[in-house]
Amino acid sequence: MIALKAITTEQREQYERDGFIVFRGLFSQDEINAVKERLAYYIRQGLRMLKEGQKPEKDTVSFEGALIQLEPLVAQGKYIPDDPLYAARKVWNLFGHDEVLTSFATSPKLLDIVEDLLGTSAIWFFADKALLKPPKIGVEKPWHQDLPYFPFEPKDEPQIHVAAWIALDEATVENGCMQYISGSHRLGNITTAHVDTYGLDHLSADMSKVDTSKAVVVEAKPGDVSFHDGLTLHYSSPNTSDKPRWALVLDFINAERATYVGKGEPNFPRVR
Ligand SMILES: O=C(O)CCC(=O)C(=O)O
Repeated sequence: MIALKAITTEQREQYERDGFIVFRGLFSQDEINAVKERLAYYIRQGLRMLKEGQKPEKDTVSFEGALIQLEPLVAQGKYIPDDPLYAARKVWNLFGHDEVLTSFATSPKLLDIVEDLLGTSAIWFFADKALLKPPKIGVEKPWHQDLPYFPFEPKDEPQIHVAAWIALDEATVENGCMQYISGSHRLGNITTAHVDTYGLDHLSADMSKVDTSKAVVVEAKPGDVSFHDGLTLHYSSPNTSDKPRWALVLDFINAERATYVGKGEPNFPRVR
């Protein structure tokens, strides 16, 4: 275990016990706005055909290296919002393409916490994904663990992966904030099967092992960051409100303990 850089021993113990921890106000509103502006640029440009009432041919559109996935109702052609901004469910692959996002994702204040939570100074940046729940139509993300999705082994040990979930908007129960099952990372890999939810591939878990009525609901303000372990069960509800819920999720991998088992050469960078 390396010396802690940014968090207290109590915070580290809390994370080891619960499998998640929340840091309030880690980023300023200006830092958050800069990321939101870039996301808005990719979405408005990438989905500009929606302004003419035209749906893209595929559910995922590529624009200047960014990938933009339509919200299921839009993909099914059942709804086209006036502003394309509220047609996207997910925007990803900005790291290395977009300077603002890349520098945000490697902020020393963020990486210092990641180091402390993973317990290593050897860190791979694996993925960025902005998860956007448009008003009224944003779908839920069912309960799942992240690590089984990823091409790394081992898949059944804590502290191989940590996700930084960064609130870009205020996140409430009504617009789909995060919920966690405290301590579920200690159950190991309880992921069972691929299922289709709203046309999206989802890896479901054996939920008979946990009590979802005890889920910890984490409402958040822009700039708050909740970190969770790759095995911690988490969920977000549908957006039933008239407010968007944008979040940016950054995935970091313990380069000391994880082995890449994906196809081809790894194309993700060491950030520490
Ligand atoms: O932001 C969300 O709604 C869900 C986030 C999530 O499932 C994840 O980070 O893996």
